[in-house]
Amino acid sequence: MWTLLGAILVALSLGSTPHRVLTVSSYEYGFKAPDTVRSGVVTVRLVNRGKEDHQVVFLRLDDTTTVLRAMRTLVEQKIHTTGLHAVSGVEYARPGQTNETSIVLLPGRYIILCELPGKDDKAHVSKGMLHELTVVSSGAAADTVLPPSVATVRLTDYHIALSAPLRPGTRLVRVENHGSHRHHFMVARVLHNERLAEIDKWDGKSEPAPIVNIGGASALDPGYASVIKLRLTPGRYVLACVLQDSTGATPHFLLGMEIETIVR
Ligand SMILES: [Cu+2]
Repeated sequence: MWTLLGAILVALSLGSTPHRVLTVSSYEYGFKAPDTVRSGVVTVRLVNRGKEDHQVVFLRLDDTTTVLRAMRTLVEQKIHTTGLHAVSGVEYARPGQTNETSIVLLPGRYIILCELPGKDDKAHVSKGMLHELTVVSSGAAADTVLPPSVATVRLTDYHIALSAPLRPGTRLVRVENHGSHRHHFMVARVLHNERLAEIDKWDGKSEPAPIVNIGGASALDPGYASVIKLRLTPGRYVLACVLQDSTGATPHFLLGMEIETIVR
């Protein structure tokens, strides 16, 4: 009996073992990251050593595309890319900041990239901010269970639902895409008393900014999930997806993918 209990306790403690960390450093304009990683759950740690904001999106290539063709499409910033599956990543890190997202990496070829816009409005990927990564199979040892979270964000076309209120502190939040389009999840703190309607009118660059991004999950295709680590202080937050389905299309936050939440 006690042996069985002991075995269960060992199993439980193994289950809570922190996941492998995959450290990615960003700078202008590139990534310092490993070329190879083993499959399973990894916690992607984006360390922003640059002077601008950066992100890291993980895209898995299927058999219909080559690394060269995928890279060419990405550098040209085409929204509709075939053969590439967005599996999330770290949405945002300010200069000097480190942010984390846990994702499941299946074996295969990947490209990691930053799609944030530079001062000239061109995405950083067009300046060379992409890196090829090979995920090799861990075999039966591959862990595919994401770490436990205090709340789940359900993304659909075009809605965001939060399963539980967010409290101050360092919190793990699960993000799931249940829609049929690619979405991401942006978390921004409202700096003053601006209402959502006023924030929606902001062009994203003029000063003073009404919000400050604090993190989130980078793009996920339908069916994917990730767990983000958020450092929350009390206040008002905007949770949104600003992706669009095609060039010139209405961004998702204007279609309903924007909610306000109070952390207290
Ligand atoms: Cu969206």
